Amino acid sequence: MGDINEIFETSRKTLQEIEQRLEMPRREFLQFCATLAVTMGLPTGAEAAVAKAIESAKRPSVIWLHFQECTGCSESLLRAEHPTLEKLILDVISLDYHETLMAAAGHQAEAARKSAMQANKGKYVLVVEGAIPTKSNGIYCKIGGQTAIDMVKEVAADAAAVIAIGSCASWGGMPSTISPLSDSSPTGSAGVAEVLGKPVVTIPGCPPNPYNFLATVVHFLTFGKLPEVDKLGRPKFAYSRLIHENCERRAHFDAGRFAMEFGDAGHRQGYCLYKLGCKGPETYANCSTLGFGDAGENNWPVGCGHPCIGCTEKGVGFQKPIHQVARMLNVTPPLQYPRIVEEQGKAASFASAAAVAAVAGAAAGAAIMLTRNLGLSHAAAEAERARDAGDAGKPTAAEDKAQV
Ligand code: FSX
Ligand code: SF4
Ligand code: F3S
Repeated sequence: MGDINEIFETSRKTLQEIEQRLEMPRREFLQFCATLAVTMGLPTGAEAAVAKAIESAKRPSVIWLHFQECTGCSESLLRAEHPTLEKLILDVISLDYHETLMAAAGHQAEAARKSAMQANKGKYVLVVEGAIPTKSNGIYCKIGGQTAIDMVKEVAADAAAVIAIGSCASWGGMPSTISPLSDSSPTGSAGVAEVLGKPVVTIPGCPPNPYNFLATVVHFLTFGKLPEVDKLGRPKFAYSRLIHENCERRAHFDAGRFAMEFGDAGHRQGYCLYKLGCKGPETYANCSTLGFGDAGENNWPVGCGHPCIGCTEKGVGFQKPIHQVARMLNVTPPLQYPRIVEEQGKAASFASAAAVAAVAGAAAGAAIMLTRNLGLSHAAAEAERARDAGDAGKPTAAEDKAQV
């Protein structure tokens, strides 16, 4: 990996140097640090500590292994549009082995890995991208004659920290998909923690949001430890809220306005995608608040009009049918409801029902609301179809039914 480091390696003692090398104005760099601090859920003012860590901390050596995957994790990290994120990541870590990026090949590449492991014994960070096939003693993925199982165990043995990037490395992801005719995936794909038999930090997503990875590494630099994680190893700063809680379409969900099929009037108007199989209600991640690719607002699956498939959630993404409706993990209603079936102009009874649920504060009340919302949308959809087909001014039988 010497070549990559030669390209990006310079002294980076001061902000001016960072400014010059990243071609990023100082103000922008500090704004970027503030974004990372916010991503990590740190209080106001923490951006200074983050900037200091990036500016002055010794770059940890990173050994990045690739197994069963599409390389989307690396691509999303390196192709991000935000000012030189790829340069920044290479400024924050010393990427000593990465099969996709390194110029070396064959024996040279293996030698680079061994020497990085030796030189930074006990101090390097191991990042794993891709699942690990476990069937038939792991013969379905070999690098330099070594199975993925043996390699990950060898490199993890002297690592200071292990990070599984992407859903494949976290728990098998796409390669672990099970066909209805079988009880396991073709190659027995598993995540890193399962193969190592110990917990690791996971940054799931297919691909994961690069900021969640970068923020995890910067947390390590700033505080000298990895961030607090949930039971699946996911940093809590990024994966502690359901997507559904902060979704821009949530008001439509609460109001019972659902897209019923792709391209229908509801879909075109940005209604909730729950009935098309959106897994936001059972998926923990910050996609709805962070977005992807720095390409402006709404740049995330639901924002683009596709239901979330739950790629950050073990047992959901790549395991549940894409259009199967989600399990509701949290049915607590928000404090306020938008008007229901707005175009029909009758919201009073629903608002009073919401008030009852709020006073009761009980899941039972919320569940009633949920059921009513879902039932209502069918009636509303029927009304919409009837209206589209016929007399726009006259309330239809379906509309009457929709007035709860
Ligand atoms: Fe691909 Fe990564 Fe998906 Fe997997 O991301 S984007 S298949 S999570 O390991 O390269
Ligand atoms: Fe958003 Fe999906 Fe929840 Fe609807 S179901 S509000 S589209 S996360
Ligand atoms: Fe994945 Fe759903 Fe986010 S599909 S990228 S968890 S919106």
